[in-house]
Amino acid sequence: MANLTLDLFCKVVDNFGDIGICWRLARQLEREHGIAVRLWVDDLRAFQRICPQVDSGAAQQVIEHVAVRHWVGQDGEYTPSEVADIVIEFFACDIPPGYIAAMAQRPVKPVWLNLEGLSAEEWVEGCHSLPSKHPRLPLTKYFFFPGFTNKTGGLLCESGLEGERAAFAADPAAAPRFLASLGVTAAEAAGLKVSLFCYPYAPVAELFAAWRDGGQPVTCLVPEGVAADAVQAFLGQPAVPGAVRSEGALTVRVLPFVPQQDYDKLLWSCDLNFVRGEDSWVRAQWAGKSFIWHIYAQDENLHHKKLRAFLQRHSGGEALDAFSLCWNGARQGDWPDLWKGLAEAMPEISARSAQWQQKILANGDLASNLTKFCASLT
Ligand code: TRH
Repeated sequence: MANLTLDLFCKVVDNFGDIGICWRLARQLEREHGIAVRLWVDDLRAFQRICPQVDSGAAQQVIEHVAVRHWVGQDGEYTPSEVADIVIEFFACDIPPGYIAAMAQRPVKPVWLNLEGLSAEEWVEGCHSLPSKHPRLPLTKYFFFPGFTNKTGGLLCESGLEGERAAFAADPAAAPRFLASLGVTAAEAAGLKVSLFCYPYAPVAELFAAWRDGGQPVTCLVPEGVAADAVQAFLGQPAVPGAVRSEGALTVRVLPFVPQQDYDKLLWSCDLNFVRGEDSWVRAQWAGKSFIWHIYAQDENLHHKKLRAFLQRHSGGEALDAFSLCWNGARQGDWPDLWKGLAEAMPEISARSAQWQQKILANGDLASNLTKFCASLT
C-alpha cells in the first residue's frame, strides 16, 4: 500500500476512546503499511492526554510520522488534489461537505469507509463491508466493523505487540521498574496488583469494601480522574497522582494518567485489569491477564445486551460472568462473594487467555484487514 494517502477523521464524542482508537490506527497504517496518514481531530486536548507530544494549539503538526490536523469545523473549500486515496470517518462523524464535494470531483474516486464501534453481537457480521451509495454524488461509502470473527474487520493489534509483551513478561525487573516509575512502592507491588479504569457509576465503593475486608492484600492502581468520587472517598483526600491510603487489606494509589503506549505496560504489570469503553478493553485482551470490562452505557440498557454477547463469546466462566454482570449493573450480587469467586477463577482465566487471543487474531488484525479491503475495491 506504499505511496497511498489516507485521511482519517476523528470526532471526539466523549473521553479518550475515539482519539485513542484513531491514533492507534493512524500510527499502525503509517508504520506497518507505508501509508501517508493525515489524522483530522477536533479535540487536541483529549489527544494530548493520551499523547503528550501533541501541541494543543497547533493547526498542523507531525507526530510519529503522522500528519495531524486540527479539525475546526465543517466549513471550507477543498480541491480534488487535497483529497486522499482512502478516506475514513470514525464512528459516522460527518466529514466536511466541501471535502465530500471534492471527493466526487476526483478523477479516481477515493475509497470511503465508515469505521464503526466494536461489538460482539452477531448482527455485526451482516453489516460489515456493506456499501451505501451517496444520494446525489457518484460516491459509495462502505461500513467497516471491527469484531471478533472472520466475518468482521477484526481488532486493532500492532504486529510487534505480542513480542513486546513477551519481552516485558520475561524480564523480572521490567514490571517492578515500570511501577516504581509511577511511584508504586515495593511493598505495594508485592500484593495482588489491580489497575482500575471504569466509568464514574461503577460500584467502586462496594468493591473497595470487599477488598478492604478480604484476606488477600490488594493494591489498586487508579489513573488520575478515574472514579474520582469513590477514590477520593476512600483516600479521604483529593485523588491526585501520588495520593495513597491503606485500610485493611486494601491499598489504593492514584497514578498519573499515562501516555497511551505506557498504558499497555500498566496492563502487563498488573494481575487483574479493569478496563472500559473500547480501546482499553481490546488492550486488556492482548495483555493476557484477567480483566473486567465496564461497558459504555447506552439508552434502554442496550449495553447490557452487548455485554452479554461478549461474555458469551469470550466464555470466561461463571465467576467472571457474574462479576462482570454485577459490575455493569445488569445483575445484583454480594461483592465479597463475587470477589471470592473471581479471585479463585483468575489463574484459569489468565491461562486460557492465549487461546482466546489466537481465536480473535485468526482473522488477522484490523489495520491489515482494512488495507486489504481497500485494495479489493480499487
Ligand atoms: O475513554 P473511553 O471511555 O472512551 C470511549 C469514548 O467514551 C467513546 O466515545 C466511546 O465510543 C467508547 O469509549 C466506547 O475508553 P477507551 O475506549 O478504553 O479509551 C481510553 C483510551 O485512553 C485508550 O486508548 C487507553 C488510553 N489511556 C491512556 O492513554 N492512559 C491512561 O492512563 C488510561 C487509563 C487510558
